[in-house]
Amino acid sequence: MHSSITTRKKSSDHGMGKLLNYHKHANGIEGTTTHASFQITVYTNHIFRIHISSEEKQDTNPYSVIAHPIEVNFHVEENDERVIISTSALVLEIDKASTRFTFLTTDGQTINEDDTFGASWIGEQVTTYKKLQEGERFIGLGEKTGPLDRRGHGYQHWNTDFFGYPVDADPLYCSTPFYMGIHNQLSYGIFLDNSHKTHFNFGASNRRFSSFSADSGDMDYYFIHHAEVKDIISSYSHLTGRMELPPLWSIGYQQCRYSYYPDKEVLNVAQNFRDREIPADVIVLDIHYMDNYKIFSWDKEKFSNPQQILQKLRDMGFHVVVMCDPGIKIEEGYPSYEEAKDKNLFLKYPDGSLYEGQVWPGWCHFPDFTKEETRTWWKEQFAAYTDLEIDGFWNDMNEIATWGQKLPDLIRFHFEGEEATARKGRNIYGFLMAKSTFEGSKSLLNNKRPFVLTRAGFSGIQRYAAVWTGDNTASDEHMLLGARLVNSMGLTGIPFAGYDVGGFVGNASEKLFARWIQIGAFSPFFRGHSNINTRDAEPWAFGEEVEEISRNYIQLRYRLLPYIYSLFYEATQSGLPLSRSLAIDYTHDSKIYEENYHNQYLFGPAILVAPVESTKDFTKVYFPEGHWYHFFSDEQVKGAQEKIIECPIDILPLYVKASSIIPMAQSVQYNTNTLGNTLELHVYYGKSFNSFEYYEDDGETYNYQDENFCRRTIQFSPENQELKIAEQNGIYPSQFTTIKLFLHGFPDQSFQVNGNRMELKEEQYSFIKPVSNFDPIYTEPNTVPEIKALKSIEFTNTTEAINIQWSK
Ligand code: NBV
Repeated sequence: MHSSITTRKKSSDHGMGKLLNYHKHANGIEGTTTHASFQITVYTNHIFRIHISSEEKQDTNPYSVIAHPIEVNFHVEENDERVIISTSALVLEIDKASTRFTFLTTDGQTINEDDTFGASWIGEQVTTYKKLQEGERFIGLGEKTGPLDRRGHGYQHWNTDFFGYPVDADPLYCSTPFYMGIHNQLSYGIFLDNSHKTHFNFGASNRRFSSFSADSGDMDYYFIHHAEVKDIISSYSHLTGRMELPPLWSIGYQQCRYSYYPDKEVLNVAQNFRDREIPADVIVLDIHYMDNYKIFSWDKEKFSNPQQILQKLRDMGFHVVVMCDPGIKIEEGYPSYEEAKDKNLFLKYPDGSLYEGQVWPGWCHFPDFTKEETRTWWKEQFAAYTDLEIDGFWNDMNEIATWGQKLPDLIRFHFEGEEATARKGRNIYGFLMAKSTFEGSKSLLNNKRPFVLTRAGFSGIQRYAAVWTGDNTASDEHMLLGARLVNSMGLTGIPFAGYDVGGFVGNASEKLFARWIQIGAFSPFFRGHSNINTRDAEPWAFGEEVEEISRNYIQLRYRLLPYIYSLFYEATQSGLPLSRSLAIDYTHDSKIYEENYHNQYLFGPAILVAPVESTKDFTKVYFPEGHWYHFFSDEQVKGAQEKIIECPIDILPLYVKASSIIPMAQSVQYNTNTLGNTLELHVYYGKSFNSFEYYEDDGETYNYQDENFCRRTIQFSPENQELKIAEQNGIYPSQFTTIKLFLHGFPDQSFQVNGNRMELKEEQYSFIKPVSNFDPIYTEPNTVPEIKALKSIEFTNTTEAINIQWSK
């Protein structure tokens, strides 16, 4: 059988040509030019979709964008030279002679304009060229190495398995063709919605244009404009969707290794966490739990009684995440293979025979996730795990990775009946595997939230999975790169991201592990992992001092969970990431783009993290405008300056922005279920008003969809000398029955809660414990910074509004 795929016939190189005609419709305009047809759709006042095709049949990506145009009042005008489309926020001018596009603000400033090459084709490849604006910077593009400001660099999107990738490697595993441009106090976003291999040039090897290209398919992009970067991210995630609330346990510490086995060893690792009082929620089972790497099976020798060991782990308060690779072993009698083959669910060659690629199980077929039936089948298979109460799933090797790493281009994907080759299917494969895994396990888990982690993905992946940065290396450069990759994914709509703490390839030194776990504690996804045949890499495997450092920071992570979980809630509402590149809040401050500082980020709105190498005891930190408190000592630092900071191996440079509100648990014992019943509310005195949205629910079910949550706005208002904890929204009873308010840097003396004068307590306060001082890694006397005489007041938590006022 020969499939009837239509190859795009473009033979000549051409641009758009003249605008020949157009007409207005409910959501925009569409028209034709000498060489193409186009549609401009107004999605919101801030988002225009530009869809250009040089073929009769349009070629689109059906999976990433889930938003529909909303009804917007837009105007279309025409004069001799141009057609002009405008909303209350954005103006698009189309030059009639060349069909070039210029985007302007409503007061006439140019945000972005086509170069004279406009949109044009070289054979099948279609590119849009944009004039480089003066001082223009480029940020985003997801899991991409390189600097925060991508000006002068070029990138490709082509999901690639890259073991031990160098720090400047491109492309990597996950493709999200969305970036933002910044110049002259303006900012915009462009999302190229095409799953073929795409190319981005931000003034690399030229000083004339930035450009974005797809190897085939249509020029289909969304142009977004807002005054602020955070709103651009929000609009992008309005288009491609937002994450659901993760289960609380998945944002605790996860311990992984390639691979823990047999079952006894898994229990041993789990027990160590409990004995050593290092909080952890997850043990991950990598590929060795399977029988010959066959998905949905268990190795009978290594795990003779999965049910029993899973129960034991549950009794100890652990969740288990299992590895799920897409390759299905070709083996007579293996039910998954037989079934999927009978149902015709695998990827094929053009002659109808099944594609075979070699991976862990040997020769394999691969489910074609672009087919509805395959997704349904895959979903059903997960009963094999959910029947065992497993609720965490790890999708690896889904680029698709195979031995040889050359997935043939001619492989056929079903594409919902529109059939396409691997040229279009490859980048979307991991996304669809994660979608099927998430939706499947969710439907089987009886109202419990699943956790899915994926390596490969495409724009919109945040709806289904967390993403981690694959096979990094145990080095300082990789540790810093990891922070940057996670920040960049955050700019690109993926709030739940992380890296292998300690480094996957190679052996971390004691100091490297110590530093990495500190930084990892301030990453949305927090998991230690390492390759087969590397040294042991659990928090206790590097000696006592590193163990103490690890305990300090993992405990700190857990204490911060009320803050972190609230930030995840925010991500579900606005798409804003947890790890916030400084480009989000300090977009036009050129300092933050300097190489010395471009790894710094805000973890949520309050905490400035300055990742620093394990080899350094001192580092330079840039403090953006405002006022900052040292997290551990409360020492105050003025903003808009660079400063040399001491950072011995047990102290990560962390600062809190003045006026911040940080809810924390008071103590933690083992895991996310043991956060106690006192909520510490740390408020950092500052001159400006601030507000924080506190969010809590049961952390594991979907009951929050029926009002079963506790949400309240906390407002700090120095002008009125008051802190207001608004009345609770939702009916979930908070686990915190007491609130202890910590007053950092408050100048005033007398406090009232709901009109009642409160007794102030004063104490020596420390977020971390001193680390025993022994060689070889730290020889200086160990002094843990403490906050001297920190004042607090304690009161009962109620669902009613709580008003705290102060005066001299
Ligand atoms: O499943 C084994 C590994 C896994 O541990 C790692 O995290 C993935 O990125 N997997 C890749 C397969 C190949 C590793 C060499």
